[in-house]
This record gives sequence, C-alpha cells and structure tokens, in this order.
Amino acid sequence: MQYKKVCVIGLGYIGLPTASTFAANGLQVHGVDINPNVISTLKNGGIHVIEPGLQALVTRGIDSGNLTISETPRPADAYIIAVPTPFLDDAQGSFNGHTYRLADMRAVKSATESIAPYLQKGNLVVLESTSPPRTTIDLVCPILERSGFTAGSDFFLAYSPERVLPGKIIQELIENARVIGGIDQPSAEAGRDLYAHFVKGEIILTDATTAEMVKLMENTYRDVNIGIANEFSKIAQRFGVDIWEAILIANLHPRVKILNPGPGVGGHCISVDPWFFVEAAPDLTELISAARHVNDSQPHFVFEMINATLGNELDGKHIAVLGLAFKPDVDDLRESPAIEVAKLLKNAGANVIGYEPYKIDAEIPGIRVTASFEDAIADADLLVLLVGHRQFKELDPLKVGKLTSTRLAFDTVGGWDIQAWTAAGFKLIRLGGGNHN
Ligand code: SAJ
Repeated sequence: MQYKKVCVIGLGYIGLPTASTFAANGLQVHGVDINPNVISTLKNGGIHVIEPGLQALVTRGIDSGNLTISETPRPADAYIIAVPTPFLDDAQGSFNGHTYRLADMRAVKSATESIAPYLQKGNLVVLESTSPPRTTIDLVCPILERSGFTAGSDFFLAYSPERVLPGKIIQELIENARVIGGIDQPSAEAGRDLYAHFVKGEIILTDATTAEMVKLMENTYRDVNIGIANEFSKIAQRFGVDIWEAILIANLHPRVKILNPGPGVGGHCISVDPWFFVEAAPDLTELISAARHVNDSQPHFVFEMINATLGNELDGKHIAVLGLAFKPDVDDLRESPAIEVAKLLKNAGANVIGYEPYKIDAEIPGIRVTASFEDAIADADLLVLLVGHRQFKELDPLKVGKLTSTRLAFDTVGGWDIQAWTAAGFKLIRLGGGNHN
C-alpha cells in the first residue's frame, strides 16, 4: 500500500507526536482535535504537551505545510484514532463484592463516527487508543461499516498500541518494536506499510484482539509487580525490616527483579489499563483486581505512616510535600499518588505546602503550591519526599538543614540515604524502612 495522506484523530500525548513524525517523514498529515484550545495553541505556534523535541517537530511540520490542523477530519488514505480511554468517574462495576472501574469509550466511539463519512474503498483505519479486548472488532468495525463499506473487503482495519514512555516519546515512537494487529492479514500488512514510514524497530504483525491484549498485558504485568513491591513494603514495616535493603538482596537472585514500592501507582496508563481486563472478564481477573486495589490503597497506607510519625497529631502541622508528579522527572500530574497523599494530609487538618520542580505553577485545590523549594521547607514541621525527582535525590541534607528548622523527614520512595541524613541531624523515616513508630 502507498500512503500519501494521513488523518490523525486526537492530538494528545500520542496523537501529536505521531502526526508530526509522519509529517517529518514526508506524508501529508491532517491532525484533528475537538478541543478548540488545543487547535488554537497549535495554530499559534505552541504545543499543549510537554515532551522533549516535540515543539521543534510540530513547528517543522506546520512550516513545511506537511502538517495541517483543524477540528474536523479531512479525506485521507489512512486514519489513525489516538484519543483517550480513561475510566468513568461516575460508575463502577462489581463482582463477588469487589468493585472495579469501567472504561470510558465515548471518545473512541465519537472519533470513529467522525471518520466514517470520509471512508473510501482501500482506506486504512488504525485504532491506537488503549482499549478492552475486542474493541476493534466489536466497537470500531460496526461504526465504520455504517458507511456501507465492509471491513476486510473494502477497507483495512487494524489495532496498533503505542508503548512509548513519557519523556522519551519521540525517540521510542521511532525505535520501539511496533505491534500491528489486523482484523485480517491484509489489514495487518496495510498497517505495517503505513508505520514503516518512520518505525525503525521491529514491526510485528498479529490479529487485532491479540494486539489489544498485548498492550494491556504489558501494563498489567507492571502494575501487579509494583503491587507486590508495595505489599512487601507493608509487611516489612510490620516486621521491622528495611524493605530497600531486602529488595536489594533479593534482586541478587538471577531470576528475581522486584520493583520499587512507593506512594502508589499513578499516570494515565498503568493505574487505568488493568481495569479494562477486569471489566472484560471479572470472573477471571482476581489477581489483577487485587493488585489494583493494593496500589490504589497505597497512598492511604503512606498517609497513615506519616500520621503516625507526627504522633497522630496532624492538625495545624506544617508539612512540606516534595514532588507532586505521578512519577520521577516528568511534569505530568495525572492520577498522581503524590497529590492523593497531599490531599489526605490536608483533609486531616495539616497545613500542606507542595513543591513540584517540573510544574511550579501547579494548582491543587486546598493545597498551597509554591514555586520555591526554600519557601516550601522553611517553616515545615516535616519534610515528605513523595516523588524521586533527580534534584530531590541529589539534595545535600547538610544544606537542607540550613534552610529549615525541622529535623524530621519522611521518604516514601527510597530516595534519601539514611546515613547521610542521620549524620546531618535528621530523623529520617522511610516507607518500609523498618522504623518502629
Ligand atoms: N512505579 C512504582 N514503582 C516502580 C515503577 C513505577 O511505584 O518500580 C510507579 C510510578 O511512580 C508511577 C507508575 O508506577 O506512578 C507508573 O509509572 P511507569 O514508569 O511504570 O509507567 P508509565 O505510566 O509512565 O508508562 C507505562 C509504560 N509501560 C510499561 O512500562 C509496561 C510505557 O511503556 C507505556 O507506553 C505507558 O505506560 C502507556 O502509555 O501505556
């Protein structure tokens, strides 16, 4: 298949880098987003997604004329759907007394509906959004077939998940292996011909439902593994064992690789995707569901530990929370466990001051966020490390001691060296640190 024109629906964290990478590789790309603010930002030469290298790529695409943007699709040879699939805020499922989150597929549905009128014989449609198994076949295909064309015989249809890591999206889009699942073999091959315009990693062809499952399995695997690390941290706490030392020793075993415990699992992928399996097969997903509940309860466990550190007297205490992002070295606050811990502390009466070096102007209701590290810690009764940002891990406790009067610190991510902080006069409590409160 030869592709000249591509239409990308959804210009978010994945759609925008994908559209501009296709444009940089000589295709005529039309990007679509229903959010007028996104369109005006892009048309004014800006970007709404912070990602290294993206601004230059988008500017180059627009200046070259290869990348156009609007709120409605245009006729193309290939259509890519890259819209969000979060979970519903106002509804839950339940099985055997356990609740689970439900996928919000409305954006996929309306994006598919928006391209159906443009569909022509020989076109390719690719769904990239993370989706429950069979979405391509059961949700996307019937909507497209309302055009009067039949998937397989008249147009190609495939599912191809993105697997890029925020912060490295541009590089990973090109270099990572890419899975393309077709509703039939010609559709998978059509997808390969499209992505081969820029993908340098291996392109693996399979069927659509396998590709959907692969994506969910990757993130679920990580969630379950973080879940066991978090559970270990609780057990270690009870038995006075330092979890960080225990993990270090266990990981010397050649077949063991325990991940890091922390304040919980955040972001818009790992804390969401496993629920798609649970919703699709609640009777088969006991472990996946349990891991989700363990990770979702971790902010509360951390909160309780901090509460105990302050003698169960949070009212009026000044707490500096260091880091609000969902993980180290990114500016993304979505589904952030750090924010959840901060809110729990605030709701218990503490006076919380947040500092997030990657987003100094973050706005969190009820929490004062300061643009200055010094300001955050000056009058604090307790310093809490919530995100292992590099600049926090590299802090010199002797210098910190000069900026604050408190000598009490709590580390939820294993980022601070207990000996150095103790030598600098701090009492450092760590999550799973084996300290008895
Ligand atoms: N976390 C821990 N302990 C760890 C590792 C991570 O608590 O040992 C926490 C992080 O702090 C964060 C959350 O888990 O809150 C998720 O972070 P992450 O770095 O594991 O993953 P994401 O959400 O940034 O990106 C994941 C990646 N998937 C896998 O590694 C299997 C990425 O490749 C996917 O493209 C992305 O999800 C996605 O878009 O689905």
